Amino acid sequence: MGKGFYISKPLGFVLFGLGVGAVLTIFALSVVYSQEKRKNEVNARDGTRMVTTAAPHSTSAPSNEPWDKYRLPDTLLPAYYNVTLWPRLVPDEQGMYIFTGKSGVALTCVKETNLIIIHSNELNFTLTSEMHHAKLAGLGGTSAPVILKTWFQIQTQFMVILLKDNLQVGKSYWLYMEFRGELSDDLGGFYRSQYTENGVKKVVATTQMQPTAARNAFPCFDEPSMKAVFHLTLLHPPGTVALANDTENVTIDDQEVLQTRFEPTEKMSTYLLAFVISEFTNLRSPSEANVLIRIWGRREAIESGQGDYALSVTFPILKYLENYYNTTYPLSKSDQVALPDFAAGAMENWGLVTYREQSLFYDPKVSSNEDKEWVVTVITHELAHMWFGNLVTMRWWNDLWLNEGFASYVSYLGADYAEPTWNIKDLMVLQQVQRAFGVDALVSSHPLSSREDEVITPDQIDQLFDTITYSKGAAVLRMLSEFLTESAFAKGLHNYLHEYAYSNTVYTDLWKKLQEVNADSSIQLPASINEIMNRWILQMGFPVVTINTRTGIISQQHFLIHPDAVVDKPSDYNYEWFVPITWMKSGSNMGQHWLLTKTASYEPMKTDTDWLLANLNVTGYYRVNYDPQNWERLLTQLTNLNMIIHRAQIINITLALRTTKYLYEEKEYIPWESAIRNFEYFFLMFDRTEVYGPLQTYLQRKVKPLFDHFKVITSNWTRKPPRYMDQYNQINAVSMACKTGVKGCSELTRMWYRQWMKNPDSNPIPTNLKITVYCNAIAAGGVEEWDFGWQMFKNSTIAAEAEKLLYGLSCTKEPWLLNRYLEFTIEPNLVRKQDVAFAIVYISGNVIGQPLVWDFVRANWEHLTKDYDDGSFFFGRLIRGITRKFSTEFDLQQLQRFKEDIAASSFSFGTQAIEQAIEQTKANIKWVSENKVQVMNWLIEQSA
Ligand SMILES: *[C@@H]1O[C@H](CO)[C@@H](O)[C@H](O)[C@H]1NC(C)=O
Ligand SMILES: *[C@@H]1O[C@H](CO)[C@@H](O)[C@H](O)[C@H]1NC(C)=O
Ligand SMILES: *[C@@H]1O[C@H](CO)[C@@H](O)[C@H](O)[C@H]1NC(C)=O
Ligand SMILES: CC(=O)N[C@H]1CO[C@H](CO)[C@@H](O)[C@@H]1O
Ligand SMILES: CC(=O)N[C@H]1CO[C@H](CO)[C@@H](O)[C@@H]1O
Ligand SMILES: [Zn+2]
Repeated sequence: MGKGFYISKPLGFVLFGLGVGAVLTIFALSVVYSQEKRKNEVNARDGTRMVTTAAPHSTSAPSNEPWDKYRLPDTLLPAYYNVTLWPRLVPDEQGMYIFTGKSGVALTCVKETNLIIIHSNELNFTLTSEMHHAKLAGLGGTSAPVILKTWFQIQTQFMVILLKDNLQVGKSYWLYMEFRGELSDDLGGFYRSQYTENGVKKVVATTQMQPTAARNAFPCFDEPSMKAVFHLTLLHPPGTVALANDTENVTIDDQEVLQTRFEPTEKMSTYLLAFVISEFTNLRSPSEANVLIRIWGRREAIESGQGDYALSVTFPILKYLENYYNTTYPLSKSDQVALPDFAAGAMENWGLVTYREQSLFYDPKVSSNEDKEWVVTVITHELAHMWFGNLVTMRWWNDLWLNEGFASYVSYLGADYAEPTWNIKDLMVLQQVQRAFGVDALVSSHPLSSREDEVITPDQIDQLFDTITYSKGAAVLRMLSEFLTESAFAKGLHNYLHEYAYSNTVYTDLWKKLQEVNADSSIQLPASINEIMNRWILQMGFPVVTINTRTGIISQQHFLIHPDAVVDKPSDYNYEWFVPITWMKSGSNMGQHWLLTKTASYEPMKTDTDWLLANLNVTGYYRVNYDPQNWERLLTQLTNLNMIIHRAQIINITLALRTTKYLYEEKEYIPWESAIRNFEYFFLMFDRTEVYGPLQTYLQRKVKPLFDHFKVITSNWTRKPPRYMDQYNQINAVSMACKTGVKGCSELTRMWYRQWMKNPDSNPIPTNLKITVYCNAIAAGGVEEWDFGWQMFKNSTIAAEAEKLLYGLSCTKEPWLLNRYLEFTIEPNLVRKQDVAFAIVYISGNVIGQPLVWDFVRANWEHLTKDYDDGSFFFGRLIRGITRKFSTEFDLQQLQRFKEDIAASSFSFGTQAIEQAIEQTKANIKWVSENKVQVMNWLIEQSA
């Protein structure tokens, strides 16, 4: 899924400085996911709502029947499907939005069997002329066996067809079904999205198949390796356009419906299918481009130019990627569509990429740099999948990390090509590597790669879309590309894409291709790529490499945030890694050295006078520690080292607070951002304790010079800073200054906001500073400011703007406003479902909002579970978000009570996330008890 799970990057990015609702930190600081494969893992969402036939075999007792296993048997292979779907864009008499469909699949028998097992979920079968909801015919003159009976396995989401006789190996058959399903607003499968244009409600029918929802649209063999060709026909009302993987359509006017028939697709996986029926309009690329590029969306948004930026970067990015992969774009067109309701950030459907509006639309007058950066990186991420993921696809979901890690890595390269002045590649360390460190330093992390049989149920698959998969995946591939050299890496990719086009792979297939390329290059590796990489992907965590410059001894150790935590997962590699160590000594000397054992002696790193820095640009996925003398030498160099990323590397929680003392003279973005991210955890833990005051005082002193600096370089806040990274850092300067009470900051933000209130049609607030200004002005104001913000939120036709207001509104200090806001969030006509979890999490980031949210969520749990059941996604996000500040025994007791209450009720959704929140809370309690006094004393000393 396209950056599926960290949707709100631009926002999250900025929020660090505010110590509240930052989406990034939710993931970075939470104990994420996969606390081992649970015993009670069979927790699949069952589709009890919509099944017509009672399932004779659906008892939950484990059995060995093929239909009780979640994986398809290896007896049949699909060749092609003919699917016709007809979504109704108005509700029926019962008020339900539905779609009807007819679908046939040509399947080839590869092992004798008298069973056809095909995925189908929440569909009602309507074929009654023939027995049992399905017809079977032989193809190519074969005769088909008679159907004995047909039933549904709700838990495993199968339709099962029992035949009187066996299907014959090598023969092909045609299985035909008719069905109806609900076009619900649950953001998955074939679903509907809504918006209003000129006062008229418009309904869009769209899809989100990944990972396991194609089966909710039509019966299919819904596994990534079951590639097939799809012949799709859509019926839709006049005035709407049907988009799928088409180039041209044949439109037949069948009384009141249009019929759009698409050309057959390439051979592809079910999860990459998409179709959209809407009244959207589009922008298209100039005719000289050899690929037709179109950007689709709401008429109003397209006509006001919000798609222009996406259109202007798509072609360069496609060219970049074609060149990078040395492989032409596999399709003849590229449609990208922005949807008003979309659960993830974007989805890489082949030829028809779907986006959240703020991932595709950009309005220079309204949106910020982050919004723009987000758009260009998401587009690159999705387009990178067109080859890596779509043309060549993982055999099974356990290799999702390769797919997503790769697209996340390459997104920086393509975005850098499209926007060369931004130095966007530098951000990878903050946005991917450090984020991965945050999660991977916990004992409840997990290895990148799972065994195929460990990821079976739809829930287990959903849970793979996490920080480890995306960010650690990206970090580890970046390290690999660095030590192989980028050109060798790209050449290996090219060979891989060519050998496996239109088929499926496991990760070792990529290693094999890279190994071949390496053999022809001058880079000498200490072991095979397989041996090196297995240590990084088959064991969780990462090492801290300790370099003792006095003795020249280097050693490695599994890095854990809680060093005495018990690692109960054995590793074949004993938590040791093959570590590529790049290093530099007092500026001039540089080198690379492989650490292959726990401890080794390496003479060139020995020195009494030089400073030594290792892991240059943090290209290696590990941390570095030094002897105290070298730390001292480095600390004195902090402001001089000219590679700013190094400063970011040094500033982290392990060396704790001392390394932040110099910040009063730091002006660069990356070190500041890195420091602020680490302080974020301090704020979460301490904002209701006596540490808060000294922490504020300390940071106020550090940030004041930065605030003043920006005041000067922006001519008293009237201009944008000229350097791109400074435009980012200005946000840190203002948000930290306001947060810590630097004089002039609050006044500045209130002044801007008041000007805007006076003249709502002309917003004077610099686009990059909007989030900060909205938040601070609403916090400092009362109901008037809040109501104005709410009005602007409701009127906004620009998703990026709405998101900023959604956040700003959570900053008020008035409990009654916060409570009212909470009530608003669960009114579907006020806040979109896609945004609800964010809004609630934002409010809980507010010190005053936190207890209100906690009460609210508990009181409304039943309602939330009924209305927002898009699986672990929503509840995971919600629970992790609202419990981030939990750090006392009392918090823990409440959580445990909540868990019991839920278990006792019939709404047992989200129990796994609660489990994880409990673990994180325990870790927080421990961290606070170990560090609070020390931190407090240290901060007080600084102001003495
Ligand atoms: C499926 O659709 C294709 C294209 O419309 C058609 O040529 C083919 O005959 C259909 N197959 C079956 C079995 O109906
Ligand atoms: C499917 O059947 C169930 C049970 O009769 C019914 O409640 C549901 O509304 C039906 N769904 C559709 C889309 O017709
Ligand atoms: C690109 O691919 C072609 C054909 O596969 C090959 O001959 C050529 O050397 C490749 N170019 C580069 C730069 O790798
Ligand atoms: C791409 C394409 O040819 N689209 C056509 C589909 O049919 C409608 C209705 O006739 C035309 O307006 C589109 O141009
Ligand atoms: C992914 C895919 O199936 N693409 C197809 C979409 O339609 C064009 C036009 O016929 C085909 O060439 C592509 O193969
Ligand atoms: Zn992706």
